[in-house]
Amino acid sequence: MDRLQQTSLALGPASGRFDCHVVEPGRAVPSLEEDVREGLLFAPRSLPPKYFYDARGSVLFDRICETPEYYPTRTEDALLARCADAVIAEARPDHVIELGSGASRKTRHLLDAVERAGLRHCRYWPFDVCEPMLREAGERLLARHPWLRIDALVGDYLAGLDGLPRPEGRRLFVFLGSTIGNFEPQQARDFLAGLAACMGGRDSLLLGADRVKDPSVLEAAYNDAAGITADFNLNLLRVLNRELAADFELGAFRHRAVYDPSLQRIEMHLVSTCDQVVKFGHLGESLRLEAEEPILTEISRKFTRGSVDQLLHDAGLTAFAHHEPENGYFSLIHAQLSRVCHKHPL
Ligand code: AVJ
Repeated sequence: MDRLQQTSLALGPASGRFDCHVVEPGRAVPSLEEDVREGLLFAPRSLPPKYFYDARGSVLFDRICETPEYYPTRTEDALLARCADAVIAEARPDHVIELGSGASRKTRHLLDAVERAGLRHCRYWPFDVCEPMLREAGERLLARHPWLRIDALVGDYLAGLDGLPRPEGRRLFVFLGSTIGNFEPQQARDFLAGLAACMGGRDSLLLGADRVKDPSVLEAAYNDAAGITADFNLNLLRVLNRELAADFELGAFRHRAVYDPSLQRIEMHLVSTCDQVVKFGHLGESLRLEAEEPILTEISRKFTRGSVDQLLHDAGLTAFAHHEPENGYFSLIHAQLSRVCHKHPL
């Protein structure tokens, strides 16, 4: 706690039950400018997916989740509603710490289960980059749970977890949405190993992971008929135009999302539809693209029970419960440190 710097107290009706802390980065993360210089100016071109989520991109992502094709969010939500009591019985948490909590929509199932289990001393620690979002989501949860205390954490979990608080008691870490699938294998392993390094013997991790399935189902999920995923992908160019004074013409690119069965991942690209030159006003650089040249904007890895167990294992974690729907579309994996794994009690 001493490494956290307290920013301000909420003044709403929930005053006194909501605190906000800044988590200092453990290491420097590249800026957008650096990512563009490293990833975009030379082929093969790519950008990290985190830049999708400006205000407009976050709204578009919410709308993706409403499309009939994009099953992961609603599948995970329904699964969590079903298994939350089991997870809470397994973890018996004093603290729920969620990385990338966003609007904390799915987490409400866990907090409902905490309430049903009578663990009303349990605190919720949502961790996200966006402070207004944390406050808004916090107010909603506090209204739903009059016993709840929230310690919101503002920061970038990609900058390392060294700055995370280590409150006394059993901690349930939560990383949902299959965001782990957006990392390359090495990055995913390092990230989970970093999380494992924050965990003690009685702590556990609940990880959401999307599963390998019929490629037509996967490709439809990233090519919705209403074109919202395409807008979401193209919005990245708007971010570059705004942040780096670039002059991307959105009409000169098209969205492409294809499943690669050998790598078990969706690859999302922006494809240049013509030979073109794009200028970056703030960088003094230009980007020459040929017709059909792709920019990789996101990978979304899909897992089998075996591959996600292996990933956890490589990070020093062992799955002790694996929750999935009947169709096996999604997994919620409950894991603990391998070196203390006695298949709970934690
Ligand atoms: C929820 C961030 C994991 O990879 O499925 C949705 C993002 N990209 N449609 C995913 C996303 C295109 C998403 N994550």
